[in-house]
Amino acid sequence: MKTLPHYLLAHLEGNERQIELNLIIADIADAGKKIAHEVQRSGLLDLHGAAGGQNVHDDEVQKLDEHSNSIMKDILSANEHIIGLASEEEEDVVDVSNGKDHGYLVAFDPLDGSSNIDINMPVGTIFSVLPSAGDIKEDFLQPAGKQVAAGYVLYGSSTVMVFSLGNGVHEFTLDPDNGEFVLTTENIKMLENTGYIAYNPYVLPNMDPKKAEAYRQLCDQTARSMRWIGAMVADVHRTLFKGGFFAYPSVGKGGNYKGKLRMQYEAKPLGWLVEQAGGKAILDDKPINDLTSSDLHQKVSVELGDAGTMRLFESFL
Ligand code: AHM
Ligand code: MG
Repeated sequence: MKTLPHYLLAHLEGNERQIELNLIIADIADAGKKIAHEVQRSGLLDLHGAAGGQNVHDDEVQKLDEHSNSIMKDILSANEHIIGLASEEEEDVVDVSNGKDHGYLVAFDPLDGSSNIDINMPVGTIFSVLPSAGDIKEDFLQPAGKQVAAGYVLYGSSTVMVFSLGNGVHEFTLDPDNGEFVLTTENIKMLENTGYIAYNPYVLPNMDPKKAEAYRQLCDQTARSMRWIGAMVADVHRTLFKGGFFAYPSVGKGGNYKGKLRMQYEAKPLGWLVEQAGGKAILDDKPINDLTSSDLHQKVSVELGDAGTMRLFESFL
């Protein structure tokens, strides 16, 4: 049995960022444990329901979104290697540099899948870690390939932390008996041409017709089952372990199609993880590493999956 601290020590040996990444991942794991505790008790602690307000994306903020955001901010802002934070729930970057001119940035969605909170369904915390030479706002916009770590903590039937430090994707499961994350899957490799198809078919009439047709063909030709949890973090977790296809396309009316998922907090970290596990991610119709970010709260379309299923999907475009 390997616990997270022991695994990190060995896994990061010789890595030039060993100390920093160790401490950042340890802090995110700690925040994940605290959020897991709150999620499990949310019905008892009156943490269900809306907080009464909207975030910068015009989403209705839930009490547990706010709570999770505070936990992430409190823990990460005390880490001396982190100089900037960006959250789906914050309008602007949070400068925690205390005068330091370089260090690390962490972008996060504190609780993805808000609509699942009140119904005891999976939700998760997504994170992306980038190096920064001091221009905090600009450095958050670096391409996906510049991430030095990314992953998520998923609060499902058990709490798992899945991440990559650029060298394989690994899963740790929280042991409720001793509060330790324990290595449960090392080097996740996505299965090919299997698994589920995941998108919301009700958006097909409001998509670019050619793209919608590719979605339909993928269903027809693979004849696989569909699954849709409604929290990207949970849908991507299933896709990592079972293979398949997950998409949230650009939708709209009259040719004005727009993505919904957030580049910095959802698409960039989760797309990168999928590619690290041998899959493929397309954001706004471009391979993930070809897309540059325009702003902190940019929204993009997402199509990702195992390499075989993605090849088939792209052959229909
Ligand atoms: P959130 O970050 O506010 O929870 O919203 C993002 C979520 C994704 O996780 C999920 O894939 C999508 O919204 C589902 O959206 P919809 O409910 O519109 O189908
Ligand atoms: Mg989200």
